[in-house]
Amino acid sequence: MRPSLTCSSFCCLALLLGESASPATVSGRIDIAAKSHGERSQNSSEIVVWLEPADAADAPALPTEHVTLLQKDKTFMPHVLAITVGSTVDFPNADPIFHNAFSVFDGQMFDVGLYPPGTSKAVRFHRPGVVRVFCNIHPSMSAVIVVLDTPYFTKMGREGEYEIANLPPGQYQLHFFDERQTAGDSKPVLLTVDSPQVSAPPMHLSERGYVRPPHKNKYGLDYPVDADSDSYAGPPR
Ligand SMILES: [Cu+2]
Repeated sequence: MRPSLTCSSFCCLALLLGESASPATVSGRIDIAAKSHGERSQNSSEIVVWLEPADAADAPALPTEHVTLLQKDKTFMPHVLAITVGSTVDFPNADPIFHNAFSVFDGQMFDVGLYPPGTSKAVRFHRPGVVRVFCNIHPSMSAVIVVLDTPYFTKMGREGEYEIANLPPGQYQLHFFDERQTAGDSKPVLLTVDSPQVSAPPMHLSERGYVRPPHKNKYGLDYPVDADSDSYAGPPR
C-alpha cells in the first residue's frame, strides 16, 4: 500500500516524490531595494534566513551551541546573531570600560548587569523570538539575537545569496528576518524539498526610509544626553 499523503515523515515524502532520502541543499537570494546605491554598501550579511518544517511533527532535535556576542569598541559584534533555542550566548567585554547587555523585548527579557573590562556574562535563550539587545550605558550600542526552533538557518552572503544544506526531504516554510526592512515580502513561503538541489523563489524587500529607531534604557527612561561620550572613544583612527 502506498503511504498516505498525510504521512508526516520525511522518508514517506521522499518515497512519494520518487527521491532518495539523501540530504538536500536549498539556495536562493533576496533582492533588496535601498534608498540609494551607497546606503547599505551592498552588504546583506545581517539578514537571517531559515527553514522550518511545515509539519511540527517533523521538527528535528535541536542542537545547542555556545556562541559569542563580543562587546568591543562600544559595538556589539556581530550586530545580528542567529542561534537555536537552548543555546547560550557569552557577552565578553573587550573594552577598557564597563558595559551592560539587556533586553526588554518579547523574545526574551534579560539583564546581565554592569560588568567590568575583561569579564564576561552568559545568557541561555530558552524560547524562539527576536531579542533586541542594548547596553544600559551606551545608547548607540545595539544587537539582535534571532532565536530559532529549527537547525536549518544561515545568515545571507554580502550580495544577498544564501544556502542551507543537510535538509531531509520534506516541506518547509521559508522565513527571513531583516532588521532594516520597511516593505516587501514578509509572509513565509512554502517550499518542497524533493531533489538534492532546490532553488527557492527570489524574495524582494525594501529598506527605503529605514531609520534605526530610538530606544529607552532598561528602566524605560531616556538615556542622558551625553551618555555615549565617556572618555573611551575606541582605538585611534
Ligand atoms: Cu556599553
